[in-house]
Amino acid sequence: MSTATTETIVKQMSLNSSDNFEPEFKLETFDRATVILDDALNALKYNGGIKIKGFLNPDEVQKFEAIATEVLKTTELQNPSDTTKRLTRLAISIPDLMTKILTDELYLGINDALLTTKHSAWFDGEKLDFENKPVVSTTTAFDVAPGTGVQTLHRDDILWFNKFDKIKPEEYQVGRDVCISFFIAGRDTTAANGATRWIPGSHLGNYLDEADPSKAIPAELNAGDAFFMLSSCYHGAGWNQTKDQHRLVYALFMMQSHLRQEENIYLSLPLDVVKALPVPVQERLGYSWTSNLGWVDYKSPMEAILGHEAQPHSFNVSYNTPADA
Ligand SMILES: O=C(O)CCC(=O)C(=O)O
Ligand SMILES: [Fe+2]
Repeated sequence: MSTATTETIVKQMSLNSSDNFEPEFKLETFDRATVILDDALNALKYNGGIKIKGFLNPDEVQKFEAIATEVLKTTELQNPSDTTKRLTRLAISIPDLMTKILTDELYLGINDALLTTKHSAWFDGEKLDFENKPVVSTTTAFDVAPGTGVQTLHRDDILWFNKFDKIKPEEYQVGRDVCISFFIAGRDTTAANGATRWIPGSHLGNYLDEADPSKAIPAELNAGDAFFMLSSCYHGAGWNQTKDQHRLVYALFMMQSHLRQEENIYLSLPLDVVKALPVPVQERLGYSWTSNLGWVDYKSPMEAILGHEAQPHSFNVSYNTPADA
């Protein structure tokens, strides 16, 4: 066989293998006690999500469930027609849970590896390197009542107008994702009680690709297990078809931290000063929400803090009937 022919065959083989290769995606599971950070990161970058068994130990599961159940008793629904109760401000309601997550080596390792932003610049004759670690985007617990329908499949990172092209798994680069969604099951979550429906591999599509619900799988978790998901993945709550199971989930998301207001206006300005300002000025200072960013208890601060009329959501990831899935 001549060299030229051999080269041609090799080229054809590599063309065939890369062009016809249809990657298969799945929910890979790791154990919190034995997981190796790099293995978890590789699986997360490839599939868009991973399950961590035993993120909380049984004592923690019991303790946090008791606290959440108690607080949820007096938590109001956002709308009277809602069947999901959302508990914001975990730092107040379940502080030990928040601290547990935010000091967990695996949690921080994954978020730091994928969401740290870096920059270099010349300053006074010297090249400086900057590195910003991610910060918390939101902390919530939610309780989804029996009978609640499916939630529209959505990408959490639409909040930041994240735009990305279709790529192959091996082309994934840090910086593509601006946020990581993270859920812990407070009680067992099953397909029957509405476990999050998730499309593995959907983080690799173009941001304008529509979700294909037939590709969604339930991210089933036992109480205490966790689910990390790149926020560019399509997902949404499943249908709680049970008669008596309230699905309890804790969520703590982290995001890139470099695009924030330079001055911390919300801490530096007393509320009476802000209240005395004209509405357009309050809005420009950041007291209105933009594409649902900046909420207080899922409302615009203009409404929740400054007492103005309700402002509509940019989009409402509402719970639909199962037929709408
Ligand atoms: O309920 C769930 O499992 C997912 C909730 C969710 O994706 C959301 O509210 O953005
Ligand atoms: Fe979501």
